[in-house]
Amino acid sequence: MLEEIGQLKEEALRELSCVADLVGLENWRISYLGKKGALIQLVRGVGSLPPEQRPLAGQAANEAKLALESAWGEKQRELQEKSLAQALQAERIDVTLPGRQPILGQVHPITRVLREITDIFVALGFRVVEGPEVEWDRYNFEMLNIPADHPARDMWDTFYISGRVGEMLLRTHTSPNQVRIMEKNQPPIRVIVPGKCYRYEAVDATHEAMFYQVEGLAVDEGITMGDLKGVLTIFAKAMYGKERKVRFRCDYFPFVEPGVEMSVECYACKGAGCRICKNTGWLELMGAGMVHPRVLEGVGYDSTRYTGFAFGMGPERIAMQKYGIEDLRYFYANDLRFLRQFR
Ligand code: FA5
Repeated sequence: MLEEIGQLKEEALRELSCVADLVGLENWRISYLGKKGALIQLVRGVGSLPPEQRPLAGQAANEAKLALESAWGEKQRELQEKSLAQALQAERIDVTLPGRQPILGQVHPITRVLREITDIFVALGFRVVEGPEVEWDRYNFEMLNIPADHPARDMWDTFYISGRVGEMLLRTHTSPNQVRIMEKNQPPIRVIVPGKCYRYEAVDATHEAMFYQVEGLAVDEGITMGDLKGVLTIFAKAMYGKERKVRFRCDYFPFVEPGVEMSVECYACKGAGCRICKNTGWLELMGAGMVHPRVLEGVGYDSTRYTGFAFGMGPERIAMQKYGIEDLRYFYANDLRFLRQFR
């Protein structure tokens, strides 16, 4: 028995010295020190020896078990250290390598122009509000003095949601918010409404099917055309520089009377006339006018007491003029080579 124990111990230690990883070590433990392991089987056999041999054999078996356990513990520590060292080596970071350039996002040029426009009007005391892009015919047309049979409907090629006039549509301009705001508020009113608009357009260098507008509305007692001209001139000079000239000319929109279009001196030729301004020296900025008494009456305002002005501008066209972009479609083509120029 003593010999058997000695042999087993030797064999176990020999095998242990060849174990190279933690999985192998666990297998070794199970086969020698586990419940059904070889050494435990030998220890159990001690009970069947003659009584006088038992103490010696028991002591030898115990010593062998302690020796194997201690060798196992030692090996476990050694292998754990080895595997940690290997992991550290594999995950080592070379801090001397040059860093990778992070790709930074940037504000889209149209967002930037929208922010510039709102900042200018907020400084003049206007509040910024928003309205729905899917709109009722009533707000987009009817309440703006454009009934179903009005020829001016041709000015706005419309995407109808239900396919039938008189129901829902994608707003063709931000002007429906004039009505929405006046319905809910009493004068004095000074708001701007930035947002997306949609038109069933033949897309070209100055027309997209989806584009932005910024609507403006001011209503109070005693507001005149002089206020309209003053506010919009301050805006144009803040946007393009003090030296740039502006002009107002008559225009027609059913919801204003009188109606105007406002233009700014061409950025490219400074008014001399060039290809960009089609030799006129001027670039159209927006439509505007004094709110039509019928629109005021429609929301329950007394048009003999209150007057107001409204305007609607296209930030894409403003961005084109500001940055000298010849085709509006670039803004929404998602070509990073184009967009990165606005960093
Ligand atoms: C209007 O939409 C009126 N609601 C503006 C208005 C408001 C007049 C308040 C009076 C009082 P118009 O269709 O001209 O008007 O559009 C206004 C601006 O939106 C244009 O000057 C242009 O800058 C921009 N715009 C119009 N259609 C497009 C389009 N398809 N793509 C890009 N920009 C457009």
